[in-house]
Amino acid sequence: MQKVLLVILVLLLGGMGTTYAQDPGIPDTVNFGECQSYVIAEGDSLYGKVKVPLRIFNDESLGIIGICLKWEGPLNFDSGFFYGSRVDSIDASNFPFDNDSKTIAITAGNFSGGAILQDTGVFFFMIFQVFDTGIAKIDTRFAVAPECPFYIYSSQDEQIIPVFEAKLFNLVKSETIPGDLNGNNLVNSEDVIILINFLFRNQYQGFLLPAADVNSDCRIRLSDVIYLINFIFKASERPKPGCAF
Ligand SMILES: [Ca+2]
Ligand SMILES: [Ca+2]
Ligand SMILES: [Ca+2]
Repeated sequence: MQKVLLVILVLLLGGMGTTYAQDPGIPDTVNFGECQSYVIAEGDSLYGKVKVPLRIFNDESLGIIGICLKWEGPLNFDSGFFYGSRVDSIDASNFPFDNDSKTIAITAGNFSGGAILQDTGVFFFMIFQVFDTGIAKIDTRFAVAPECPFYIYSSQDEQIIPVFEAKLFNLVKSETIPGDLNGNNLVNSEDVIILINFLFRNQYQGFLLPAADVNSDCRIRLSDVIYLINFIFKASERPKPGCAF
């Protein structure tokens, strides 16, 4: 926990009145991959989840990454996880968020004498709860809150502002109800068999993947089979819109 606090402190101090270094080599870049969503209607309300991949390109090794983001649209941050080969070279990380101001600060660093290795691709996955359809946007928070970091440190402790590309994406209602894997608008034992075949017999019958993540933990596992069986035969909690895209 102390290390995490240190990361934030270093980032906040670093953000005040510092001049930025020239980015060596190719410009380092922060942008987003395809945002996949699953939104369903229930009565008058809409709800679901969207998975937003944050991508980073860095052609030199880094000491610290600090990325403050702000989003617009019908989203509440739900959960997040660091991803990819750079994770192994991080020894302190955190992602405090605030759903009132719609902001998140993703911070990661190496403080043990090593560095975050050069790489490209997804660095962090954000999962948001969706409560309506329409347009959503993720942008840097830098312009509205200068104290919030948006920069990286090279492993020589030089502060660099990466190139940033904001992301607009569309949240569309799905007609597939959670747990209905054969698309007949019913959730019953036929769907359980399709899920078992997928998990244990390597047979994928083309269903919408997040519809099979009925407990909405972003993975399709035995716990989803159990959840589905309990719903069908014991009338327990109904399937939720999942996030296993
Ligand atoms: Ca560079
Ligand atoms: Ca069905
Ligand atoms: Ca699941």
